[in-house]
Amino acid sequence: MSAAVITLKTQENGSDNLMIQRPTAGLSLQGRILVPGDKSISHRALMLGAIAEGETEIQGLLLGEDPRSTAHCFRALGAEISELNTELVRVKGIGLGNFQEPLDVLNAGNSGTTIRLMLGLLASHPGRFFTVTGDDSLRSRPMSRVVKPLQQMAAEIWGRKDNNLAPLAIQGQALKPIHYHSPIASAQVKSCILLAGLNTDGKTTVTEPALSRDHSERMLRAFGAELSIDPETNSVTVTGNAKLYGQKVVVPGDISSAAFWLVAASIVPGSELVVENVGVNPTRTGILEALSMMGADIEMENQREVAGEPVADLRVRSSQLKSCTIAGDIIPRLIDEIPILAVAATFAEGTTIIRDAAELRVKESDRITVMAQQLNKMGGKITELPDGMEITGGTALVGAEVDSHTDHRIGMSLAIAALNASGTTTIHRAEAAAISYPNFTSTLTEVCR
Ligand code: SPQ
Repeated sequence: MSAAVITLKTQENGSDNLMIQRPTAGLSLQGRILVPGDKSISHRALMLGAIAEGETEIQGLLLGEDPRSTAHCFRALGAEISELNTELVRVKGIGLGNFQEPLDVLNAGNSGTTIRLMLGLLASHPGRFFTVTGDDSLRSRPMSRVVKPLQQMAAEIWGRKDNNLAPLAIQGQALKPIHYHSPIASAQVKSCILLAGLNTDGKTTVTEPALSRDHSERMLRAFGAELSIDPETNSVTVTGNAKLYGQKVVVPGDISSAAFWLVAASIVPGSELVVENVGVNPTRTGILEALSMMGADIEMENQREVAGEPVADLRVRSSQLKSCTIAGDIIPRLIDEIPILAVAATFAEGTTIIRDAAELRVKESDRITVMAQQLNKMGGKITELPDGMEITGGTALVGAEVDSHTDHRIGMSLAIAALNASGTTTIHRAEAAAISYPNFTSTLTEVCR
């Protein structure tokens, strides 16, 4: 057996090139690994801890750049948050409605979750003024999806392009409750409105066209908010003037990070990996269903519930994948895994179709265009569709110079594709992985045997 040669080189401009050279024969992926804490749950634990009364203890927090942005913003709003580490993070909450007015702009970095969820909280703080911004990517992502419903609640928010783009300025107001019918299945939209409803008189309801991840609902309940859920209509109602109390939160491993290994071990012959302690909340397990449709060999072991979230160990063995169609209500349940699913489809027999995923165009990059362009540079056969991709599988990939476009999920997906490409692949701007998976390269090196 021989391992791939994996080298990370920092360039003069500070960005990283990740070089992956596959051996001509004998590479396989083996071992038992842990993935970092769930990003969505990490953000919510920090935010709810900050607006609760008393102390919140968080175990297993993701130490990625995105939760760091959340911690930075909520410290500026008055919460005391200890130094971030995976063992234990303590958040001393300030109680709902008690944000201090920050002296500077709140910077959400690269994180859509930070800016959109925080907007709901800021808009519902009467008498205080806030400004929020982010990096180049975040400043080009649409904010009207949360600004418009917040304005229906009487929020005052201003920004470029008809209040759609950050930087945004927010004059906090006493809001009024609404029933919002969201045109998109988005946990960020749903969570923003629910968080705004917490500090608003009356009941605020969000109905979405398909169920998006429900971590906010689970955690709001655990912190003491009054919530009613109608699964028939995908509606959630929060009762205003809530009181939240600090809790102990245990963050499971992120299934979106586990997805890289599930695909890697599936496509590299002779591989067997166990990814331990992965969150398997049903609103996130679309990736397991899609890979199972493609014939992947994945077993869920040791299923259990930890602090209100289902958790399991995932054992994956290599197998010949086949094509499938991924569309409809499953899309919000695997939206962040579509870049790595495109890699899986490249090595599957037949043509895979992904539809109803136009949301991918407004993520950290346009994930449809970027994924098609970069995988096609390696010899992939991906055709863009307005709302997805058509991927012709069974093509042999060849190492090439590719670029993450500063999108963490694109960079890591290309690294997994490189494991099955002949020769050497160089991934430019590979440091983007630190947004959600700071030790991605070391785990990659560890599992390649
Ligand atoms: O936070 P951000 O930058 O939007 O991160 C992404 C990601 O790939 O990590 C999306 F680009 O995840 C979103 C996800 O796509 C995280 C999220 C959440 O925690 O609520 C919800 C999803 O977004 P949306 O727009 O569908 O609500």
